[in-house]
Amino acid sequence: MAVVLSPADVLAGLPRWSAADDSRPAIVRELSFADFNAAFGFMTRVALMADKLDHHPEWSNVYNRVTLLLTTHDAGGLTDRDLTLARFIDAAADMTGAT
Ligand code: H2B
Repeated sequence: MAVVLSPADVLAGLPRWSAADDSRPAIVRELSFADFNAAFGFMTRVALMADKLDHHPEWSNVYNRVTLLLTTHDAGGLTDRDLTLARFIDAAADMTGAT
């Protein structure tokens, strides 16, 4: 079972994420890429990892921008699974030249 973490503890380890404006404990990150191709390449990498981890983001894409929200539905809050996926997202974003 996933370990439930406080939003403060999760955010302390993720300087590029912030608390979501949401009824659930959740974190968000907004990213911009050079163009749609770069944004969708990033989303493809994240999608493959999310399925491997069986942990999926709530996200949206508008041309070169991607917004991601992470929370653990099963636990009703944030867990170590969100931390793991957020770290992968940060690395994939860096690799794809996101700002
Ligand atoms: N993703 C997220 N973000 N939270 C979950 O609780 C979750 C998930 N649960 N992906 C998984 C899938 C679950 O619904 C399946 C049945 O394993």
